[in-house]
This record gives sequence, structure tokens and C-alpha cells, in this order.
Amino acid sequence: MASKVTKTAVKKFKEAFQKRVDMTLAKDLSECNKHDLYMALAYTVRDLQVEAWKTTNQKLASKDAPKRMYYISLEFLMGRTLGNSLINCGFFDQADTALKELGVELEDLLDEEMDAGLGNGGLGRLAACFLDSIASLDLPGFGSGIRYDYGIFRQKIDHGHQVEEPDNWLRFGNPWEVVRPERKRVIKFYGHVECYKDHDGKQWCTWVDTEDVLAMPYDTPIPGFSMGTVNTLRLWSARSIFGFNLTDFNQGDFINANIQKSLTENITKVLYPNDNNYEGKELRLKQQYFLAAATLADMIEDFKDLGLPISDLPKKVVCQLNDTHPAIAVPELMRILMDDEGLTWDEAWNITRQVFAYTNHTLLAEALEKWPVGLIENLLPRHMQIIYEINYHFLREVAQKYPGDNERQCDMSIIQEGGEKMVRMAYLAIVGSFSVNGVAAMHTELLKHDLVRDFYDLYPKKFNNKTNGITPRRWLRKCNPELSELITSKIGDKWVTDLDELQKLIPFAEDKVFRKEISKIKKNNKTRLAEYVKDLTGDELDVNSIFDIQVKRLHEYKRQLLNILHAIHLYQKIKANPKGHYTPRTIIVAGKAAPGYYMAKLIIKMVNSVSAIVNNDPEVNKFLKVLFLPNYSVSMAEVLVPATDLSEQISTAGKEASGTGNMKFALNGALTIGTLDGANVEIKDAVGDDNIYIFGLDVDGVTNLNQNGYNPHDYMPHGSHLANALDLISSGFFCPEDPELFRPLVDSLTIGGDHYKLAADFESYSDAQELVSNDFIKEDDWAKRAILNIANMGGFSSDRTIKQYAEEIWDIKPY
Ligand code: NBG
Repeated sequence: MASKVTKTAVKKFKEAFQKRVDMTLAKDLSECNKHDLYMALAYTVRDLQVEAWKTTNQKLASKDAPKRMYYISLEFLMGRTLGNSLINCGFFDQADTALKELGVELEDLLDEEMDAGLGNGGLGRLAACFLDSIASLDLPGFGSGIRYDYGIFRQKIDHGHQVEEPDNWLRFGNPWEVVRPERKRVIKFYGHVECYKDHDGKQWCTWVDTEDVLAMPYDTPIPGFSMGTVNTLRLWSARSIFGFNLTDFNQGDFINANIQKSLTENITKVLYPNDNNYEGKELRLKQQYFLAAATLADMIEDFKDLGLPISDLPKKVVCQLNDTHPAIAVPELMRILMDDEGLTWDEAWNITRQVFAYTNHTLLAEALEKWPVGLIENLLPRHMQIIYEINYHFLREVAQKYPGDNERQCDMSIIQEGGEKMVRMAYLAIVGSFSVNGVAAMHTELLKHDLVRDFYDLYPKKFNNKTNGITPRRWLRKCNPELSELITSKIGDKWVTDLDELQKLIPFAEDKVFRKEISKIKKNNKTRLAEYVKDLTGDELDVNSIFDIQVKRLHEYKRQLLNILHAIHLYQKIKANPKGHYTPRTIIVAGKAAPGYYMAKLIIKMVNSVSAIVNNDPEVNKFLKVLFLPNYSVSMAEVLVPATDLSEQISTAGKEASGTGNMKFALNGALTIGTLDGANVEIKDAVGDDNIYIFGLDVDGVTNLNQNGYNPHDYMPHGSHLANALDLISSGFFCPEDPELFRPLVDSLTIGGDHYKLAADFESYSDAQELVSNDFIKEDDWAKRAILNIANMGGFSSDRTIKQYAEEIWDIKPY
């Protein structure tokens, strides 16, 4: 934002930057390439945060330190850091001007940064938005995660197919992190448990003959907006004990010890690329325990420095489990409290249950974690004992409340019997936590009354809702500078930290001039996207067409296929009457598919095949273009979101827990076409029925179909739009070289039973799309409705979400 920056401030910034060029890069400015300049700037910006970072850490280390929250998450999808830090630290304009004076464009340097892609999708990005809000609200909260050497894979498209390449994000170094070897931890695996009684008859257990790994912490500063507080994201990297402990070397087997070393360091090598899907691999369980154990060891050490009795632990710390991924922390804390601290079972359990809170992020059966008992027994023998013990005590509680109800005991058991014994991690997390929350109102209701209703019956007070949110710093202030400036010129800049301020824009919805300005900015952002796409794929976009965008992980429940079937329908409609009038439309799809997810990958190929036909047909491409953008990422989203007219949020009702992309688009003035699923329900309530396109079955509709027998063929009579589109696919038209290629997609909707109800929703979806096409040409009215979307999105700030977590769950207060 073009605020006033003083000459002295610019001069100081320039000097700081110059110093980093000299001293860190050991080069002259004239010798620097873009990446050098990026590094120097990143270090300069990190330097600016150091004082506040130290102060925050000192507050946490002092004797009267406040209670703090640990957000334990296997994923933090941070994206780029530089631009966001410049904004939060209030140095964006200084940097911009200073660099200009040196003949360098800030924008170019921002683009040099590699995304930190340490997450798959919504769950990891939510964690990143939360860190921004926690710091901006001056709250004492840490992120604790894994420093994967390789984040989410880079997606290439080869002949329309997804190909995965490793994401070597640390290749050129990471200027934001500081390694803290003095805080390293030893993490144990395997071995066995030995128990004995002491003279007082008390039983002690020790976990012995373990294979040990070091956990090395790397800290990244998390500056709050205006930088009062700078919190920490601590990421743990696996290191071999060998090299820290000379015995192996002295025993002489140097080569084997070296091989062993790289094996143990594999633990944090790579992020598992599954979104909403559980894959029961031992290495993944190792990652989970590695993170849980490192975080708790760290937490306990800090707590002990306060000099309080261990029973005071819940007064000083709280851990939020981001899904069940770190839920092994529950038996780990029990182990520490009993085996290391000497507490009794009851004392330990009483503390543990006050420390953990659990967020559920999904209802999908295939995403719920269930670890084989045998696997845990081998890798973490002491933890398996403790889980059995937790289950024993828990089932006794169930039996007391529901005497004689054996079926209920079976249903609720943390250990699933029958077949291979499994540990149900969601049950373990619920039993071990004082709070269980869903991530949107509807999702929480389904959690309580469907997925884990027996647990809700038993512990009604534990359950609560925390609708997700997004940080307005990245998702408006940073990604849409023109819109930010316009808003600020009308209502001031308080919205950056109080998004409800946007309500003040409501009267402007009636202002014709303001509407024009909104349309103009959207057009500019579309032009910027068009340039970006031209660079990326070579495609030319018509900025006057509807930018109709669906970007998110590829998943059948998210129904990218429904979108493409609609595109095929439009194609057929135009071909049948090429002289007709059609509102031009550019359909953009982007997102990664899990490498092992066959159907999702086939859908990517389908989008690319439809794209090739549609975009090369001169009769059609004036009205319709279809594009698949490769390698969707946080930084790509920052270009797409401000340029979108129509946001596709079209999951089968009851399947998307919340969604957060839906919020980003609406906040940037896109209208949503969506189902009554996840947070779409709340977005509809906020923006009003006239300013959103809702279609399709709701949850009850889906349930009814499932209960009363659903036959997709009822929804695709011969000659219907859907039948025609499917026939065209079946004919091999989109892939003449392999005409049967897309058969599995067609089959999934027909003989496969259409699990995700595409057929049932198709007509309602294309009707809604037709309405969109008719409405979009009324530019002035469309702008008005865009304004009402922006103005009513205040409730979807992650600041609101975090305030609720802080007050209702964590009980933490600003520093
Ligand atoms: C995802 C849901 C999304 C939700 C995010 C963040 C998982 C397991 N769940 O709907 O699918 O927005 O979590 O809560 O990744």
C-alpha cells in the first residue's frame, strides 16, 4: 500500500540490505543474481524480526511465563515467507522503494522464493493461517512440525498425465530457519519393556534396548501483524546418533554405521502425499511418533524450568492435535508421566486429559487412521501397553454408564477386534482429550450425531465447533494489493486485523462508481493471471470471459469430474449451434492427485484431453476454454484467487468437512457455485442467498438416496445432457489413440453406482451454471454481488477462529 515512507527509513533499509549482500553473500551488488538478492533480502527481513523474537522468547522463558499452546501438526503448508513477513513487519514499502533505488524490482525477488510445501492441502494450510493469527493476536502459541527434506511433490504434466518430481525445497538453503542444536532430543524406537517392583511395591516400567534417533529442531520466526509478537514454528529433523556418540565408531564398523545413519535420517526425508487418505506405512508412524515425542520432551523441559510441580502442567501448557496424525502423543505423555516422573496411573491420566485437545478434519472412512496393533507393538512396545490400559479403563467407564450393553463396548473400543487388531486413533484422541472439535458447523453436527455419536453420548461437553478461517494478511492484503488499497481508501485499514470492519463496505454495494472500481480491479487481476498462464503453459486467456476456477486437491468427492462433464455439455451445446450466443467462459482446474490414486489421476488426464479438443476448436474456443494448470501451490493460489469470477465448491454434501478455498475466493469478490456442504453453508448465510449459487442435494437428500436405493441411470435418460456427455466420452472422442482410456470414469457413474452422486446433481448444477452465464453479463449487478461477498466475509478470518480456540479451548491470554 502506497503509504508514506521517510527517506531515512529507506536509507536505513538500503544499508541493512547492502550489509547482508556484503557479509552474508560475500559479493558485490553488481555480482548478484536474482536469487542472491532474494537471499540478502530474506536475511535483512529476518534481522528486522530478531529483537521482537528474542523478547517473545524471553517472556516465555521467564518465571511468570504465561500458559502456552503447542499446535502439533504433521503439516504446515507455509508457502512463501518473504512478502508476508514484509507486510506483517511493516517494511513492504521501505523495501520496495529501497530496492527500486538500487535498480531491483521487489516483485521479482518475491518470485524467487521456493514455496515451503510441507503439507498436502487444507489441513496444512489451515495450520499456517493459524500461526499467522496466533502471532497477530499476541497469543503464546508454537507450531511444532516436521522439517521434511522434500515437501509435497512437484507436479509435471506429460501428455496430459500427472508425473511426480521431488520437491527439493532446501536445495539453495533456507534463510528463515535457525538450527538449535542445544535443544536436540533423543527419540527411541523398537526395543522392549522391562517392569519391576521397587521396595515400596510400586511397579516401574522402562523401555530398553531401543534404537535411538536424534531430533534436531529448526526454528522459524512467525511475526504477527505489526510485529508486537514474533512466535516460533519449530520443525524437527531426524539425525543419526552416530556422530554424536562415538561408540559405533570405536567399535570399528564405520561403513555400516554410516549406512545405518542414512536409514535413520530417512524418518524426515519426505512428506506423505496423501490428502484425506490413510496409508498404513511404518515410516509414517515413525514420523508421527518422532514429532509427538520431540514436542513433548521439549515442552516438559520448558515446563520444568518454571520450577512448578508436575501436577501444574495443565495450568501452563495445552496441546492441539491437528487431526489424529500426532495422537500417539497421548500415550507418550502417559509414558513420560509414569515412567520418567513416577506418577501413578490416575495422576498421569488426570494430567494427560487436561493437556490435549483434538481437531477432527474429516468424516471420510478412508481417511480415518487405524494402526495395526502388531505394528505399534513392534515399534513402540511401551505405548501399546499403555493404549491397552487406557482402553481397559475407558471400557470400564462405558460399562458403568451403559451396564450390559456389550455391543456398545465393542463399538467404542479403542482396539478394533475381528480380523487384524487395529488401534482406532480417533477414539484414542477423543478419550485422551478434554476437547474435540469439528471445523464447520455442519461438520461438527455430523461428527456428534453420526461419525462418533456414541462418544458424544458419553461426553457431550467435550464436543464443540470451530469453523475454519483464513488469514486476511495473506489472502487479501498480500495477494490482492489493489483491492486492499481500494477498501482502505473507503473504510480505513483496521480490517487487516479486524475483518468484521468489511461490513462497512455494505453501503458501497449501492454505489455505481465503487462497483466500477471493483470490476476494474477484478479485470486487472484477471490480466495478471492471463500473463501468468501465458508464461506457464503458453495459453491465451480472454479476460472478458467468466474465470470459472476449481483449484484444490484432486479427489472424487470434490467432484472435479462434475465440472468437466459440465464443460463437455457446454462443448456439445456450442457445437450443436455454433452461431448461438454464449457468455464466454474459461474453466481452470488445478490440483495434485495422490500418486497412488488412480481415479484422481485419470480425472487430470480427462481435463487435459477435454482441454486439447475444446481449446483447438475454432468454433468453440471463442466461447469456451478449459485449462489444467500444473503444480498448484500456495503461491499459485495467490495469483488465481484475486482473478476468479466464479468459485467452484461442488463436493458431494456431507463429504467436505469445511473447505477454506471457498473462503479465500469469496473474500476476493468471487461468487460461489456450490453445494450445501462444509463451510459453504455458513458462507451462504453470511453473503445471502442472492449472492451465491447453491445447487444439488443436501446432506439429507444424499442420505435418503443412500437409504432408499440410488440408481444413477434414473438421472441420465437417453438423450439427456449427461447421457450425451457420457456417450461422447465412451466413444473415445477425447482420446482416439486409446479410446477405452476413460472407461473407468464412465463406469464409476454407471455400473459403479455413482458413489458421489454426480448424476443426481448434474442437472441442478448445469441449471445453476446457466444462471451464472446469464447473470455475469450484467456487469454492474455482478459487481454489486461481489461487493456483498467481500463485505460479509469478516466472520471467516482465522483471527475469529483463533480467538475462539484461545478462549473456549486453550484458555490462553495475550502476552
Ligand atoms: C481437510 C478437509 C477440509 C478442511 C481442512 C481443514 C483433511 C483430513 N481434512 O474440508 O477435507 O477444510 O481439512 O480443516 O485434510
